[in-house]
Amino acid sequence: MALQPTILRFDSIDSTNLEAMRQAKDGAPEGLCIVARQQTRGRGRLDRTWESPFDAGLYMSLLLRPQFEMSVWPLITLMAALAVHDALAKTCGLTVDIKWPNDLCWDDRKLCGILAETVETNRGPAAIVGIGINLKTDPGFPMAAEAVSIQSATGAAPNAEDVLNGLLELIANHYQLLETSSGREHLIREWCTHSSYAFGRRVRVALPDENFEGTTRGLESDGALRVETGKGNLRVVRAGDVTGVRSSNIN
Ligand code: BT5
Repeated sequence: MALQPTILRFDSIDSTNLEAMRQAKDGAPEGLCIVARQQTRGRGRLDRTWESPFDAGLYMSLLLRPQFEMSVWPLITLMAALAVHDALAKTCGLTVDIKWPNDLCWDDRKLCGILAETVETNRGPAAIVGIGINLKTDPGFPMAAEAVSIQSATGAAPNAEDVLNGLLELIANHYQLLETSSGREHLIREWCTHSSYAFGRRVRVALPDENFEGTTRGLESDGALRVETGKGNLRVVRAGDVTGVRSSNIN
């Protein structure tokens, strides 16, 4: 059955991901979507902070209870990134670049970050998909040179409800793709079409204990990034930070 989101709204909360986790542990069903106008402890990966000023961004977390095998779960982040890409094209006429694994960028600056986490609950393991999208350029927001909002990119502040509704519709659609191998292949192909990082991009990869450079060579079937570090020497990156080291693609 298609995902049926139920939205629960907060004016201010520590983190929509933390709230979704609490609710998941209390037995909340798949489709619960926590939305807040502000986060006081917005979270990125590895305990980083996600800046979340009041009404400047869309801050949401969706609770999923996937029925497919755990080996497919890493594709949830890619599925969400593609849904954001498609939602911004549809609702704002904005084309963004998907950056492996969890960012969406415009003009090489970060417009959206995704934090997918798993949590054990008494109804089995659940996935929380947290999405932060910069809607407006808030004067109080320390918008670093690396960040950008939809307003800066298009010249118009978007309607947050339109973006949210468009996004939930596309997530419901793309989530179903994860159930079959042909759907997953389609998802990865679409992801690659909309990411300048998929093929032939010179990147620097930062792992916890090592950094290296190479050229991207597409994705594995579980969404891991293939990086060629020398002739015929391929490394498969499942977690880490990837930065483009040149703006143009090479082959
Ligand atoms: C992410 O982590 O990009 C995941 C961000 C997920 C945020 C959503 S908001 C709703 C839900 N509830 C949460 O608590 N989180 C999720 P990462 O790849 O680790 O990137 C974090 C880095 O992005 C920070 O260290 C900053 O450099 C940068 N950053 C922080 N806030 C930003 C913003 N608003 N716009 C652009 N970049 C930002």
